[in-house]
Amino acid sequence: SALPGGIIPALLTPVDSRGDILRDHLVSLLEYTLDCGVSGFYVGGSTGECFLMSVSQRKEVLSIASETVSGRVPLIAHIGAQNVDDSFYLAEEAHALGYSAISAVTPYYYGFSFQEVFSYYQELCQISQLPMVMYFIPALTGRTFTSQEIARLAAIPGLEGIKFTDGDLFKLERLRGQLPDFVIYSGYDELLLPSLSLGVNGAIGSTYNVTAPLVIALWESFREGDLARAGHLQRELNTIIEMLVGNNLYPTLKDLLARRGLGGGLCRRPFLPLTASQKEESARIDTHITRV
Ligand code: HMN
Repeated sequence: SALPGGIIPALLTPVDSRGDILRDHLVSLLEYTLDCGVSGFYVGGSTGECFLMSVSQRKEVLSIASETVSGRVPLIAHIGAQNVDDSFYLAEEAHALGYSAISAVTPYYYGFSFQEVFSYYQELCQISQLPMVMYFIPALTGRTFTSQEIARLAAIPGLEGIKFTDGDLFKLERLRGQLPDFVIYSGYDELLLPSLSLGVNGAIGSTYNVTAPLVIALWESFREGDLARAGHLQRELNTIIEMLVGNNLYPTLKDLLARRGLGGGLCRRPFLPLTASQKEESARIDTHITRV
């Protein structure tokens, strides 16, 4: 498959207090994580706040990322949207901008039937020339699928992978066993090591924007068979993730970028800026990360 493996940050989108994209900060984040050695970027996903943005802003983010990265690593464009026409439009843009793949969250909110979800991916895959990574995140979409249903979706020509953001590792294992050529990305950063042991091809996550060196070290330790070191790193990362998730995740990740001189910016409403005490906690998280 043309889909990238390895550690892939789910790219944050720095915005100003009006919610406009801060191009320079986005470029700094891309350059910084590239220097850390990441294997690609997942652009415009949940972490990128795509569901809070206009289509033209989403296109702007896709284009800033492709211009900046300029072929150094593969890019995956998340193009999922409530309005299918927006998805088709963004899929075309992603292709024109040189993306390696597209990804779409499973249709949500209306409680669609399996057949409706199947038709959605089938049509997107027919129209787009790029491989599709379905984005499975039942905790946020409110819609889960069995491993048998996912396997039926995986049979759609062009649907080559899944971003598996679920704690059900039995389901992950069943999928891996059934579909040896399907590309599976771990979606919960907390569960990277167990997911690696079950044979995922890569990992896409929000916290990798600020922990890339540590998580790449975990990945390499696993590949070298040093499970003690990999386990130690997962534990350290999970302490950081626990602190991040307890402190309003996305605004805190951006605050950490700002502390590193990378800008970072704010999040779009209804996300609120960090309070004074959340800023203090963010400073503690920053110190913690640098000590690991
Ligand atoms: C994306 O779509 O932007 C991300 O890939 C989402 C990613 O799976 C993250 N999930 C959410 O933020 C809901 C995780 O990285 C998550 O933030 C992390 O595991 C901490 O819980």
